[in-house]
Amino acid sequence: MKLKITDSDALIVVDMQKDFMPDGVLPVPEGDKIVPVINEYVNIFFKKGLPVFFTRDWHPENHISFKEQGGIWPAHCVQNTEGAEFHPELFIPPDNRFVISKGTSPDFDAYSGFQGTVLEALLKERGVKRIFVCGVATDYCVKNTAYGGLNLGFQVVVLEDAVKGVNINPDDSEKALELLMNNGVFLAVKEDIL
Ligand code: VGL
Ligand code: ZN
Repeated sequence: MKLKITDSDALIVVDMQKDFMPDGVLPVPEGDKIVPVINEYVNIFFKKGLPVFFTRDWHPENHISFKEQGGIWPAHCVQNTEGAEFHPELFIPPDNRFVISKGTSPDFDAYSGFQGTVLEALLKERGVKRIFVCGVATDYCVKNTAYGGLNLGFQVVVLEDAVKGVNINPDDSEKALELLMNNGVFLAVKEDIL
């Protein structure tokens, strides 16, 4: 499906952090493979002067989602640690870029970039009507960010060639994309973008 980028579009790059890369503590298989594709999308939006949002998991060291606190994940993306840094090859443009930290308080987790953040306000302030979502993990934070966007009234496009999932069950990512599509999310790849 061909899509023309307009002035009311924004790009959201989800959680492209070292801890989620293949040699990180909570690896998304092939999570690093999408970096060049994401960079192409970032470049398209950057060149058009459109906003690009980079969400990051940004947990305190006693975060509720960590196993030591009874959660399900190994400690990951702890604030100000190397694992929480963005992938070194991720293109983070000098302008029109916003870093959105989520999961920042000990007692709340946030799989959606909208949860407990100013992302919605920043998008609406700029007249954004449609969001393009890429990054990791398809079956967690990408899914929830896309779904969250829908519920807030945005049109949502997931960039299928620029997402990767954890797949604790082998078809988790596939199911996540299906659920999103059934709820009105569009899928697109690089060739669709005009
Ligand atoms: C994520 C698991 C735990 C994600 C964040 O970014 O998809 N997954 N925290
Ligand atoms: Zn997390």
